[in-house]
Order: sequence, then C-alpha cells, then structure tokens
Amino acid sequence: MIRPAHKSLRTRSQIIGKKEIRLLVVGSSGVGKTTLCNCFFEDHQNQGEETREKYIQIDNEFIKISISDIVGKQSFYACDNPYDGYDAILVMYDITELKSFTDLKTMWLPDIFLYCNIDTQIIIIGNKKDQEIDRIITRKEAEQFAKDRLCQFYEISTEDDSCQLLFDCISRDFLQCDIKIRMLIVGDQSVGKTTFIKKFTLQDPTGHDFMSAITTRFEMEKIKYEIIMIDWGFYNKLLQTNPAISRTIEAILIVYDITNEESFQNIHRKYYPLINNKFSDVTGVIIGYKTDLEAQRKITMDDALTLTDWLGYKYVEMSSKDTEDHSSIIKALAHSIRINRLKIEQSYE
Ligand SMILES: Nc1nc2c(ncn2[C@@H]2O[C@H](COP(=O)(O)OP(=O)(O)OP(=O)(O)O)[C@@H](O)[C@H]2O)c(=O)[nH]1
Ligand SMILES: [Mg+2]
Repeated sequence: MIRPAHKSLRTRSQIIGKKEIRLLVVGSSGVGKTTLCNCFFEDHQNQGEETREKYIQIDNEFIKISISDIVGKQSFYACDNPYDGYDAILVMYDITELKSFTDLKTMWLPDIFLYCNIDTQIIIIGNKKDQEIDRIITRKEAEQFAKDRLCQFYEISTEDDSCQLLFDCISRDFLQCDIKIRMLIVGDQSVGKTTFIKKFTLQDPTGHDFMSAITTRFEMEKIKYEIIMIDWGFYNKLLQTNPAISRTIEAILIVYDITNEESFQNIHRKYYPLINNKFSDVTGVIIGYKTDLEAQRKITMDDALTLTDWLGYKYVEMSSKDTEDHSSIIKALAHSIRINRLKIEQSYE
C-alpha cells in the first residue's frame, strides 16, 4: 500500500543550487530499464542494482547523477512511497510492444501522478527505436500523449549514443532551473488573461490555441525559477488525463476586468467555489485588469479589496498599457512560494 503523497512532499534537491540529480527508472518488464542504466554507467554486466551514482561534467560543472532501477517489484513497493524524492521519473516503454505502452498509460503514470513530489519532472521514454521494422507505437502518438500530460518525451535506443544524449539533455535541463512552479490563470472571457500572459512571458500565447501551458524562466537572487502558467481551458483538458493535476498547482491568478461587473461577480460566484473545492493551500492573487479604462470603471478599489480580504487573497490592479512588464507580481508570488517550500522542508528535518 503506497502512502498517499502529501502536497508538501517535495524533492529536496529541487530546493536550491542542487548539484545532484536523482532519477528513477520505471516501466514494465523487458522495456530496457537495466540496459539503459548499464549504458549510462558503462557497465554492461550489471543485472540490476537498486541505486548507482556517477559524476558527469556539464560545461564547467560537475554534477552527481544517481539512478534507481527497479529490481524486483517487492522491494520497490515495500517502501512507503517508492516515487518520493526524485527530480525526475523516467517512465519507459518499448516502441515494439503495445502492452508496455498500455501499462504505462494505465498503471505507471496514474500512480506516479498521484504519488510523486509535485515538482518531479516526468519523462516518457520510448526505447528500442533501432527496431523500427517492428514498431507499433508511433512517435507522433506518444509525443502527443506526453504533451497532453505536461510530460517530457524522448525516443531512444540503448544500442546507440541516444541514451548518453538523453542524460545530457536531462542534466542540462536541470541546471537551467532550481525551482519549478505551476500556476493557474482563470477568469471570464476577454478580461485580459492572454494579454497578461503575453506581457509577462514576452511570448505570444495566441499561437498556442489558448489551450496551453506556457513556460517562462527568470533568475532572482541567484535562484533560477521556471514558471509554468496553465490556462483554465488547458487545465480542464489536463484534468481528464491526470485527475491529480490540482495538487501540483501552487498559485492561482484570477483576472477580472474593472469595467466589467460580471467578471468581478464571477470571482466569488464561479471561480472561488471551484478553487476552494479542488485546491488546498494555494496562494491566490486577484488581478483587476484594464486600469487604463479608469473612466469606465465599475468596480471600485474598495469593493475589490473587501472581496479579496474576505477570500484571503492578494490584490493588484494593472493594465496592459503599463510600461513595465507584468513580472513583478509573478516574481513576488514565486518568492513567497519558495519561502513556503523552505519552511515545509525545515519542518521535515
Ligand atoms: N533492440 C534493442 N534491444 C534492447 C534495447 N534496450 C534493451 N534491449 C533488450 O531488451 C531486453 C530487456 O532489457 P532489460 O534492460 O533487462 O529490461 P528491464 O526493463 O530492466 O526489465 P526488468 O528488469 O525485467 O523489469 C534485453 O534483452 C536487452 O538487451 C534497445 O534499445 N534495442
Ligand atoms: Mg531490469
């Protein structure tokens, strides 16, 4: 019986300036887990050992990579939560074996979504791409499958150098960020959510069909942050493929238009009940948008503050016409989430 993951269980090495990456490789029998580990450790005799470590050099930095292979299901499930404490979980299937992909969909991923730490990167890996002739799972299908679940995706073969490349990509990715935070943005149509994301990320989300998660990175006090901003429409889509998605969201931004009364009423009529039911201890921020249209303002600052105080959320007002970008609010949020994580970590020590 796996111990249910508490939201506060997080990967320790994700906290700050890590020099160690902890990986777990899972997947059905015969997909190539042990071969992949042996390939990385350049030890082709090993029949499987729980955890092995190796230092690799990326640019001028040495980082320790530790990889845990599942050796026997009994010992794997004997611990409280076998998915706890990893920076990334590599979920493997064999591109020539349908059952290994079905197992990944129905067995491995649902468990991982439910029990892994909230900032663990889940990486789907299709192995044995050298056996193209026997391929059953197309690259396109698996790639889309991973994308719809916010997972990374690689196809490899342990017979060529693609597995070394895989570890190189994973390491570089981790060196680029110390902390990953998922935020959800909600609000009525046309209140300015897309514009807000655009101003903040300096990217154009319209190209993403508005059903998207947009990733942006910044550095603050020498800490590298990665923010994954998820739109409400995409969140509902994610919910179908990963019912445990809500536990990975640490902040919610509710946007309304100060000239549109209904968009304000919907905060407590529509969005607050949804959030209150589905998310626990998220940081909430309400954003009064379009302040450049002061003459048409319907919601006074006092009305907004009364509501936000009552809900226990922070309140800010802004406009897309503001000269600075919108990063200050996101940076303040990210900072308070990091402090909160540190407090939780300390309480575990
Ligand atoms: N053609 C090909 N064969 C591979 C590849 N990777 C692994 N294999 C073979 O697949 C078989 C199973 O590999 P293992 O690494 O033992 O699989 P595993 O996932 O560790 O399996 P269990 O430990 O039983 O769960 C072995 O015969 C490997 O040689 C690959 O990329 N291409
Ligand atoms: Mg094995």
